Amino acid sequence: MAMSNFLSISLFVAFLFLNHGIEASHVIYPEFQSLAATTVQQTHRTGFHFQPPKHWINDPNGPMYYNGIYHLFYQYNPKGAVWGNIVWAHSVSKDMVNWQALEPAIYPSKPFDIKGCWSGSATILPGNMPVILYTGIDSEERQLQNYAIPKNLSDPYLREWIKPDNNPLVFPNGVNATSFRDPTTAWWANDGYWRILIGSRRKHRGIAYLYKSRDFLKWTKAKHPIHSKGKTGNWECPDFFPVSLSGANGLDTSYDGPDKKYVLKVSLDVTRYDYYTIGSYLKNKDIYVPDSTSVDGWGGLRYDYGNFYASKTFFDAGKGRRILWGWANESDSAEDDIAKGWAGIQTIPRSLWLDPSGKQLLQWPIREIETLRGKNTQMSNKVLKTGETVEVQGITAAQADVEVTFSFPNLDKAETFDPSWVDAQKLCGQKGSTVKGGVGPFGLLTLASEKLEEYTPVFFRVFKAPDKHVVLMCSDATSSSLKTKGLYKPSFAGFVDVNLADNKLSLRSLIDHSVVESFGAGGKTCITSRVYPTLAVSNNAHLFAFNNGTETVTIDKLTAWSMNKPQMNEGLK
Ligand code: DQQ
Repeated sequence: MAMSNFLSISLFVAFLFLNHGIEASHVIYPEFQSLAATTVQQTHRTGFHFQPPKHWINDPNGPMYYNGIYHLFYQYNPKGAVWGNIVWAHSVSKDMVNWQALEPAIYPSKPFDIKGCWSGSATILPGNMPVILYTGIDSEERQLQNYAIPKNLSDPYLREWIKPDNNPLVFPNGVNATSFRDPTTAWWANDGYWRILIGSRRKHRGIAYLYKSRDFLKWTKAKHPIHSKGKTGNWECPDFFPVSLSGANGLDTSYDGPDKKYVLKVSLDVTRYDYYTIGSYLKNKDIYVPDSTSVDGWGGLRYDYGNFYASKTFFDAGKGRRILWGWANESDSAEDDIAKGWAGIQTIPRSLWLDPSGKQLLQWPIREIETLRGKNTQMSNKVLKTGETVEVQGITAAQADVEVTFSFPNLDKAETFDPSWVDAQKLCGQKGSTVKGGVGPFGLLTLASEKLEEYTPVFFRVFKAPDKHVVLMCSDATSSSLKTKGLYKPSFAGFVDVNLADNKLSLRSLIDHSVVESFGAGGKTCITSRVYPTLAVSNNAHLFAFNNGTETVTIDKLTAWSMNKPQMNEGLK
């Protein structure tokens, strides 16, 4: 269980009482709703992550690859830097690195979405026809499922979208009308029916309702949800897709061949993290059953153990891979966001596939991001004794991509693991980067000031359990900023299920001014931290590697690149 029972229950109670009727999980600041940004503070803006020039963004919506173009829609407040006035902003790209902003594609205009156009997904129908399903909020605050289609299919960018008059497609009949949202990409089965999932809850039970349709217009609720789980609260932004049992190639959402497992991801409103299980989809019964090795609920696996929520995947038919987008919210205050004039980024798109063990997914930044790599510096066979720190010089440490492999002679000095340490984040809070260990802590000090008044360490610590080793990976914001007011500085952490037979651990970190996105052991465990240094900014940011374990650690190989800036949505007013 990722959280103590007490904390989870308190959070749950707070959630139930703090959501005044309108069950969006976002905090609403009525006083800030029309405060359009006049200036935009640059200090913590990212260099190569997806963000618009200003204002608030949240969930990625309807990502798709269509006729050679990648589309990303996202929840956007055109009027300010807090959540509100939500429309579907729209950007297009040929490589998911350089983006061009277009006018919003979907915005409140009809009775079926007059109070909001919330999250949803895209499906490409036979005949190469894209269709978007999204949640509209009507004047009674009910959550309805609508569709939108491109106005002009010959426009390569699909700039304009229309919402036909036969909307809504799905009314919240027999369900909780204020917790009924975020339709998935549809999949087609050879019984002639399209299927979608819609996130919901009944009391405290999180639910993914299944709806079926022959013609994509008339949808009927299946007899039972595809899956549900008690005491998990509202399920937002469900995602359901097949993954291949052989290799890193992605599968179309409607793939119905052999050698596949299924992934069900839900965004738990109560904890604000994205959890997934791997399992089987029993087609004839229309139910999903997680494998016995996959823990269901908030004790289970997460795409990312940091600031990452409301994610969505899509099948990239151009390159035959499945791509994951996630929203990394700010960790500063609403007042800070108003002052900055912006809030929220999307994480770097990641390829995602099944680990050969079949027990978890692997994720890796799309290879196109490497086109931004500029000047680089390398280190090899560099020994780090206890307490040693070495600077990685010669790159722009505030905007960088770092890949490193560490090795250690053996695991004899690993600290003993206490089986009661089930909460990785709590453990990382106790055993931070400066707390001496045996094998580790070792790793990187990112976004560090010269004299280490500020730094965000990303590191490993290896423990010895009776019949195995336990690897903890941390991305710890505790010392990330000298600023004390209004910042959330968690010691984000996850365990890494990795075989240490070769006595090696690898790490990749994408460092971008106010975000550190890290991939442990080839993408087994991923952690995104949002941080706001005051000294370690721009050219004053440094990068170090360190070892605070009693066992010597060697940097087998480290390569760090300065990252160039792509074209990022310039032109959006
Ligand atoms: N954000 C959207 C909802 C979704 C939530 C509203 C998740 O559709 O459930 O902006 O962050």
